[in-house]
Amino acid sequence: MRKTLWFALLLPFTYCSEKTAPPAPVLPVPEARQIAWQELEFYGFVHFNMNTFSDREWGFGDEKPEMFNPSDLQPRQWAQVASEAGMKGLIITAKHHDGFVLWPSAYTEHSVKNSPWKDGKGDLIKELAEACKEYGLKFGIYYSPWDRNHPDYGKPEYITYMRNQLTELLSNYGDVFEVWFDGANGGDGYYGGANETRKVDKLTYYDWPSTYKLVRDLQPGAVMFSDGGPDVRWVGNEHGFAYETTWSNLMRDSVYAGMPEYPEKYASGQENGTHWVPAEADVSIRPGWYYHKYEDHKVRSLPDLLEIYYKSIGRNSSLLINFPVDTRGLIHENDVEAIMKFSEKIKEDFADNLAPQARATANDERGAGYEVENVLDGDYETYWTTKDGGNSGEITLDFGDEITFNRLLLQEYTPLGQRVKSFVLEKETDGNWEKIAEATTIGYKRILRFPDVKTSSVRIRFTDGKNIPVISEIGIYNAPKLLLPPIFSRNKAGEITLESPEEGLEVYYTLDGSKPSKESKKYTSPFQSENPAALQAISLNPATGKISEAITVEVDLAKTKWTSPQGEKLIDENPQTYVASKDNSVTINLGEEVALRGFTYLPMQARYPSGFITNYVLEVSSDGKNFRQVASGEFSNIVNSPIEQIIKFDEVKAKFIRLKASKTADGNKATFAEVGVLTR
Ligand code: FUL
Ligand code: CA
Repeated sequence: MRKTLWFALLLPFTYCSEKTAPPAPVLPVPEARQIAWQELEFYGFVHFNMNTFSDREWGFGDEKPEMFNPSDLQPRQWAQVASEAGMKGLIITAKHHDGFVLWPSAYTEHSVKNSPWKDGKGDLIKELAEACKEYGLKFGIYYSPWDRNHPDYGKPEYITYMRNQLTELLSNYGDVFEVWFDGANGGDGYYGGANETRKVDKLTYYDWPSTYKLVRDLQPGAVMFSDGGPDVRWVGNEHGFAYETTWSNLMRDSVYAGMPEYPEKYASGQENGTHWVPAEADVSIRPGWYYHKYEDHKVRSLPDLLEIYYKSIGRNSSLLINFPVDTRGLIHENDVEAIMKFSEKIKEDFADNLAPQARATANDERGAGYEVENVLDGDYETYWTTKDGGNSGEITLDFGDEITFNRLLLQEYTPLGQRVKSFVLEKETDGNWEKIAEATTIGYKRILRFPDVKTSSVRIRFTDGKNIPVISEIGIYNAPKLLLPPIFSRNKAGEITLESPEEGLEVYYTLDGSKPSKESKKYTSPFQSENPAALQAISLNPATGKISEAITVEVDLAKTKWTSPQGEKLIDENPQTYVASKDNSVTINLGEEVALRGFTYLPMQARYPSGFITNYVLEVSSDGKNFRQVASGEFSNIVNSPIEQIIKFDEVKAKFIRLKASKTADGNKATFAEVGVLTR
């Protein structure tokens, strides 16, 4: 019985061609929809919904539909920007945690149909689907299972509601390439007026198997995203970084959306994972996912975005960059500028593949159809592989003349499974092979960066794998250098240092909000800024006259005179040190009375932090004894995005401030990496 089956499998190859039989797949392997998805590599997120108008990250669910009132909503602008930036699709927040929906759903009144936008006649999902079509982009849906508006949330009725809405979204707007299920669930909410905390069992409540089936029936080509897939998994952080070792394989049955230990235990995938569930790295182009005017100057810098690219697409992950569309309904000018610079630089880095100029040889070749030249033909479908039996192999690229390069790009042929566990890149110098770089996994795409290498011969040794290596493409590039901006730091005495990123560069800065140039003040040594100011600084290469991007930093009151009974570490201007407070509050003596217009809270920045404040109260005092409250609220999404929190309020005079945590994310004692004030 076994024998006949084996023979039948071989038949097509013996009859049809002289081609050697391909290697047996190493399981798990991707489904067709996942193969189509992985080729997209880069696509965009749009966070635009009620939060845009309530200026929040997480709405409570009690917002009024009237608040949704964009002045110049243009989904075509989003699509145009995305397509010009090289993105292959857009995913829209059809419903976020606050429950407001961007289409005229028949199942809720909490919808654009009751908003002033287009007199309630608008359908943003339809408009965006059409705009995507016009610009050749794929179209995707983000749908939050958590719904802080819906009265039935937590009961079985809500699951029916969710499925009814998914049916609308997946039936009425054409092809959808990805359905994004968010794992977040914070517990409390408006819940139809009950204003209470509702905890659900995230593993069982949503009855995922039935919902997945519904999506499959309505959109067979769509991949579904959540922490644990089923088709695409969360990368486990919101910085946009995959891992040095990133497997597309996942122990899928051990994972469910929103599980607490997911980021540490599962996010990088597992060599022996049972299912093909590749990673998607999601990151916002600003600190927040939603638009906040106060972040207009916090759009990610070019170096930041490049870091993200190399640590996501360069590490076997797709990249989903978010645009927090503004209250007009447009991607903000600053965000457009940033994404275009990024996409130009990536084009520049990969403009010229040097590898095809080389003569390629391999230590082993499987036979006809699997020649080593296949890794240089620019065709993902053709690949080089070896004879069965081993788990290693070597390719040498002989360039004849000396070349200079600083990037290596490798692709495995993933329809036959992810295999390589380690590889080494070497160069030849006087007959000796010298190591340039080494790494672990490859997957769909792996890119290594290293300082300029000069050589005429390069060798890549696939040193270990789950089976024989199967390599589709090799790329060798010489990416032009990037002129980096200076590095800002400040000490407790208020002294500002602007460190040059590389030797030989000069630094210029302004303190009056103007763009710095060669004519601005030249930085020579640490200095004091007497008044709060917006500092901007650039690096200049005197040899070429070229200048870097500018960095912008809000420089507020120096903390020189500040003291705190809880210790120095929360006011030492060092983001790495912190204070854990016994009673969840810290008091700061500012040394003199100042006119305050807000405060900042930087959560603990450690790899495994604890005690993030999610709900705060701020009090002020002039004598250190009698305090009065000036602000209270929620630091939304602080767990996934532990950045400096900025809270503004109407001017008050104070000599003392007290920041209290009324709640921390993990229930542990509140921690404070840094507390600051705003006076501007
Ligand atoms: C998170 C959400 O809580 C954020 O608001 C945002 O939508 C992000 C993409 O996913 O889990
Ligand atoms: Ca190829």
